[in-house]
Amino acid sequence: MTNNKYVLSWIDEMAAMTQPDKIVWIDGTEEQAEALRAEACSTGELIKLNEELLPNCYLHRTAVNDVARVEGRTFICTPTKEEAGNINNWVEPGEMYAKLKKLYTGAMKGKTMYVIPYSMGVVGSDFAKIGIELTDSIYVVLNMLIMTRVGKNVIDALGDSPDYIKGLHAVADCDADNRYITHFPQDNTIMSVNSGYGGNVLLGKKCFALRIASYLGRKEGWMAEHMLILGLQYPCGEIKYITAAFPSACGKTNLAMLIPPEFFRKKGYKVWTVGDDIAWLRVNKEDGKLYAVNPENGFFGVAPGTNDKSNPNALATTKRDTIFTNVCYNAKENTVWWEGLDNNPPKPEDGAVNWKGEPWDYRTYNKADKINTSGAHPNSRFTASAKNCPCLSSEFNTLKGVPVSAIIFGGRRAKTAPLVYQSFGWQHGTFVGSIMASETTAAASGAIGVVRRDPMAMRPFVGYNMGDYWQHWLDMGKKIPNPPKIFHVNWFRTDDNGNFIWPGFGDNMRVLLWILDRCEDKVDAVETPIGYVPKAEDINIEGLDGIDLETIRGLLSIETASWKEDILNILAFYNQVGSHVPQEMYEELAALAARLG
Ligand code: OXD
Ligand code: MN
Repeated sequence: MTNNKYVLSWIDEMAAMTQPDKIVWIDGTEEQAEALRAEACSTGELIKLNEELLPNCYLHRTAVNDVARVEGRTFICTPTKEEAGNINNWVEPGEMYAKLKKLYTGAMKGKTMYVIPYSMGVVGSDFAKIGIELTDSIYVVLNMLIMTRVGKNVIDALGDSPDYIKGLHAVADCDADNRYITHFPQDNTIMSVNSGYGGNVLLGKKCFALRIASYLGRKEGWMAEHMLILGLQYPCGEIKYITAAFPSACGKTNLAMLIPPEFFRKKGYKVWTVGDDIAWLRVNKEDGKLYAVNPENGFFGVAPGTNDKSNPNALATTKRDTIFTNVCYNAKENTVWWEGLDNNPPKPEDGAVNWKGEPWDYRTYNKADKINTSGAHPNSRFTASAKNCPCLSSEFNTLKGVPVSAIIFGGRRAKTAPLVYQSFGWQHGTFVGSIMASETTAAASGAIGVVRRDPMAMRPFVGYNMGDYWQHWLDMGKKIPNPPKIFHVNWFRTDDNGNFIWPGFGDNMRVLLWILDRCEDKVDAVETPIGYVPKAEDINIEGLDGIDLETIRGLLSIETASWKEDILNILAFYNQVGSHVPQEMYEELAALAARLG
């Protein structure tokens, strides 16, 4: 497929170490993909689902000990620990290479090594970056074919250049104690071993498009962020773009695919999805704005909770050409199911099989022990092609990106953060991103749980020192002549009984409209110690049952006492991040404390 000497000698070296029986190049053709699907079905790696109900859809189960990303076993291997920082796990590259060599040696014996040339971003775009993943898993190949752009045109675009990201993946023994997800930013290299779970092995996603790309972005003057991208279309046809970062379990995919409330739909409002997980951002020289692309080509979404109310667009996207992982199986219908899909789980007499591959009785389900009693694993996934998404933006394949009007940070806070507030500017907005957090609630006791700081939702995904990453945000701010405005939202405020006050889902559009009005200077706001907050009457609640102006006032109130408490927690977190935290962040924190009094 190529004469590129850098690529060929690297593949030779990796093959000499892993010792596969044969090497097969993936060319991106449907014929080859179909042959691989058939092979995977013949070995039981995949189950082909009901062709009438779920055309071209498959089920896969990973090992029971291998169902999620493993942050504890994810490493940034920079020459010094200081470059990786205190938030990342670090091992010196020489030591890690030596350790990995032992694990990879002979790991592909009796197997095929697949060579996947892929592009993150549209080939030919200034944003695009090329990777090559070597893997011994057909499941990985088929997922990469959905999640990235794969094919001969990628290798042609690379030509004889050494400028690509090397990725080596071997399932090996799937030994959890020897599982390593490792990144060598200075060597453009990712090595993953002893896992077969998506987030650890689809190397284009978190490993490349966030960890390695964040490192490259700092070096090259752009940004790789854990953000969805959506376009909000007004009745006049104009579309404004927003990117948003949320920690997991905050409804990111739902927001990316939002369906406007009926009141707005009837008027002609629409939301278009550009991306649900990752944004690459660059300054456009012509208009001085920040532009975004989604480097991915599909969605690797959490299945449980996805239904025709929470996210009808995501559900529709999964109806064809989808690989389901660790969901529940209905053998009678040859279909899949997950908790929260509907109230009709497969019954034992339907041949219900849980995510572990065991017969399953839905009556044993216990919310407090989902892992052992649910049909689908709580982190079960669909890998679905973006092209099947009913609300896919016409700009999805844009070469130049979409102009970003607003950046939103969000978290899950019971009390502290109001429904929405706007930062005072880029530097303060960077501070707002740096203090992002979510609370876990101990549901049984109703007690407020621990606050986990998750700056810019990037805590597990920054490929270098978190303090330097914040500095990069500050530096970027100085390079964007017309920067987006930065906001914070919280859909998860609760009342005294622990119930959510804001309805969320499609109604979140009401908040997006205020945000975009602020970007256009169409509405004023109240200046508070934490930022600009809407006047209650500026959040449009027409057609919204059960929410009146008084409720909105409550949602927008600033709880000074909990903010003061938060300041101590932030300070402790900054101290943990360590000596690279920019002085500006401490100044913002001090200024916030002073404004709170
Ligand atoms: C994801 C994640 O899978 O953020 O997108 O964990
Ligand atoms: Mn994510």
